[in-house]
Amino acid sequence: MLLSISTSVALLSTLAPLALAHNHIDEIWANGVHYPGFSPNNPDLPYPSDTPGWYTTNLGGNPLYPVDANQNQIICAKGGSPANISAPLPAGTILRGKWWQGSGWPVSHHGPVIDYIAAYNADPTQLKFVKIAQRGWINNSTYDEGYWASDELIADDSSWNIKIPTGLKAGKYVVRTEIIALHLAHLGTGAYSTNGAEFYPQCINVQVSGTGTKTITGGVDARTFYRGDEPGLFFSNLHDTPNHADYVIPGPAVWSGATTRRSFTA
Ligand SMILES: *[C@@H]1O[C@H](CO)[C@@H](O)[C@H](O)[C@H]1NC(C)=O
Ligand SMILES: *[C@@H]1O[C@H](CO)[C@@H](O)[C@H](O)[C@H]1NC(C)=O
Ligand SMILES: *[C@@H]1O[C@H](CO)[C@@H](O)[C@H](O)[C@H]1NC(C)=O
Ligand SMILES: [Cu+2]
Repeated sequence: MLLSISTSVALLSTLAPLALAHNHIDEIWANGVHYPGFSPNNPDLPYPSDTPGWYTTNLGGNPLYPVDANQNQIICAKGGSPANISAPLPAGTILRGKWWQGSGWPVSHHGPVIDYIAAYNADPTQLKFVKIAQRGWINNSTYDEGYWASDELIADDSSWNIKIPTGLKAGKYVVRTEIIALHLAHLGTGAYSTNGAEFYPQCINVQVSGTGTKTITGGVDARTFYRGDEPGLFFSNLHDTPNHADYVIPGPAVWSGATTRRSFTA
């Protein structure tokens, strides 16, 4: 569509700060051992690379929308392909990811942070995930929209700690961690709409060790997590009040085998 120059400039100046602020998991720590993340912004980076972060073609760390919720890209981001190494760590320890792209997670992008895990499969459409942690609205401090999991992430060096369930059976797994930004959720128009909540998934390979016996049961395809019309995504009053105690985190229930040190709800 042709736009007048003044309209284009106005659109650019509105969109550019948000677009530039988007980021990806740039650094990973597995039980304290550091790895680089996969950088979608470096076109020279070979695939596969020596990072446990999955490869993605999502240049610029752009968001997915409800329209993507039943598409392959919701699983492990656009063009998601498996990492060629897995970060070793014992069950019950912490996998940590830092969201970065010149700067940290944008404060405007308030919303929940949700973690999933699946037994490894090189084909993302075969991954059956269980939810191992979720955190949404926290309290009514600091911002007009209140204080959210994304704000807690920003306060922790734009990073998020994911506890690998205690007693999880040794083996190779894919962790899927995700931030959902709600600042434009009021623009959603229902299930699978092209506007609305923004999804930022990232997959990371881990090699879990230990003598645990817990196997993943009841996992589901990430393409069934969300629709876009559930209350935690189709959300009209984020900017109206800092009080969102009734916020319902979207997606499946937390797995009975999860042992997170974060509270499951706010
Ligand atoms: C991962 O891929 C890179 C090439 O991009 C290669 O140099 C490296 O040896 C591979 N690592 C493993 C463990 O296969
Ligand atoms: C809100 O939550 C944050 C993060 O947990 C905490 O640091 C802060 O003290 C809380 N503020 C209030 C007013 O409860
Ligand atoms: C925040 O919540 C407390 C109760 O927990 C309430 O007293 C206070 O008025 C609220 N602040 C705002 C700005 O809504
Ligand atoms: Cu955004």
